[in-house]
Amino acid sequence: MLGVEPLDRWLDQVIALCQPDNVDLFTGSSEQLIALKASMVEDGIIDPLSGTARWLHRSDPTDVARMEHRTFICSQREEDAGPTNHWLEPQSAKITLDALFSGSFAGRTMYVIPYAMAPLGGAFTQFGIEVTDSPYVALSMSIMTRLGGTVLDAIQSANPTDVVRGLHCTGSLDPDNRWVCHFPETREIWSFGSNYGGNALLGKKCHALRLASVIARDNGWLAEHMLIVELTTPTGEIQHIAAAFPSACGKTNLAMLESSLEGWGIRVLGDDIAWLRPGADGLYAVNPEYGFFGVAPGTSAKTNPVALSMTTQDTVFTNVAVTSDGNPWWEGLDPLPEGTAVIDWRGSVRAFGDGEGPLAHPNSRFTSPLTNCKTLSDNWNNPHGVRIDAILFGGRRPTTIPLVMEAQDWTQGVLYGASMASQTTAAATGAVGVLRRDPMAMLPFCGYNICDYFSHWLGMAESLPNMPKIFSVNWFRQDESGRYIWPGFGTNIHVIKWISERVSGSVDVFQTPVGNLPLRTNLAFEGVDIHEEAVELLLTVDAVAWHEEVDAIRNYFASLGDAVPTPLIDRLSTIKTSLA
Ligand code: OXD
Ligand code: MN
Repeated sequence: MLGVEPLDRWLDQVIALCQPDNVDLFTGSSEQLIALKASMVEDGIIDPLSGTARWLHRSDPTDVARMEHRTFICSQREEDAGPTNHWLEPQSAKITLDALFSGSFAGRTMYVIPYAMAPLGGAFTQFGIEVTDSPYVALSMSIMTRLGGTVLDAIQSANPTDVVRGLHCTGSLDPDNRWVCHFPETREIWSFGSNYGGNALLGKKCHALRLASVIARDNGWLAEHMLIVELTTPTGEIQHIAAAFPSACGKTNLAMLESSLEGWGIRVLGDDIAWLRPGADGLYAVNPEYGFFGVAPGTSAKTNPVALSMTTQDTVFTNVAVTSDGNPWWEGLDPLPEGTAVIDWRGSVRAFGDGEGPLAHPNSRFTSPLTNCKTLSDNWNNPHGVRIDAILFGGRRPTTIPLVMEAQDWTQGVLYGASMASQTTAAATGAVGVLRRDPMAMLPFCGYNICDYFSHWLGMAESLPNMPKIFSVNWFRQDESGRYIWPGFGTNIHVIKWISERVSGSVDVFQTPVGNLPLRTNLAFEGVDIHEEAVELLLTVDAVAWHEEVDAIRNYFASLGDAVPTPLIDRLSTIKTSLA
């Protein structure tokens, strides 16, 4: 069908296996989208909301987040999947999957979706084909990835072995029969039993992170769980920052930050995934996605007014609540009058304030095109990317980790990333609020052995001039009563300003064994509602706590086996001996 022999054969095999009633080559044309939405409304899969082209989808109540324990790397060798991934032997995985997919599209339409990740026309671009029986996935892919005739033409002339092949089936949605399987050697993804974004929009986590991280390792670049922003300084200098935070830790809010500081401007290129490649004069990055798949709860006029204005049109909401006038509502938005009737994320009519639990699911989402965002950088679609000046690593750390610190060299920066930890959130199933190590925020997304991944990171600095400076940030420090100390959100611009001044070399630092900290004179916090003692706490390296932290990192590295790169282990020893 697509005119490229091996892909044709693959599609023929897929059709023969899944036995759909119809096959629809879906390029996301406006006619196709109009017809798709009309049929989804008719079938009760989406409901129109008020505003322009806004839709609500309610998922199966058991299918609301990524399921890490049902996500598998099916590499030929178990050690290639490494200590942090669930591994399945590929031949036996295929036998299981073949049985599940066999006849699974009967009575359904098969959407064949050729897509591109990253702007077209540069070294970054990659292609994939997702085959799915889910209209919700087809609609979401039209927002999150680049579709269309040009993409189809490019796939037809691409080397077929470079095209990622993804097969997705809704299945029975039984959580115990859910499979998200990646085959790095053959660039295949087989996903069964979930329609949730991170499990079913195969261009996103499965392709752009898990498979792309393997492709990146093999070709000398990085596929990362990072936002990208462009910063303009008062002197007109342009800088770019990439930042890795675990899921639901405020990447979207930081990406859409509006500067309250005179002369400083900030614009967004991406909020979730960055591909970074060496260029002639440094490390260049693109956002491979075409839309935002943001967490709705907590998004408010205070935390992210840009996202709120973005979602007033052309947006698919999933699992939010709905007010009687057809507006989406979630926890964090202005409260409604007590007792007001609201439809919750499961579709039940409830009274506002009934104390029966959240009205929107904690991992409810909005899916909007990048171009909806009023602070989008002019370079969002630049196929050559933007040069990255600073990389930030940060997690939800109630104690120990300062508000901001700068790595003294690349190895220490890689150590910041490799030892990152964060309290878990609702973006994946399982307990929330538990501290876990999440290296580079890639624990659920690195498609190969995490120790090799650390080595790959260390090696990136070898051949490149102008490597970005690396920083650690922590917006989530708590006081003894569990309250967040840092006001966060808009005030993060003060920290970004200091980072930018370090990049341009205009401010000095206070050196400690764990990194360089700001001099108080360079971090003014004018207008920020915070006491001086709190600032002291946020910017202090507590030697006792850090001894414990270094021991905890050592234990974590030991749990990964004996392949953690020596420079990281050695650096921990140096830090330990230098701590008072
Ligand atoms: C996401 C995630 O949806 O990280 O971006 O889970
Ligand atoms: Mn993410």
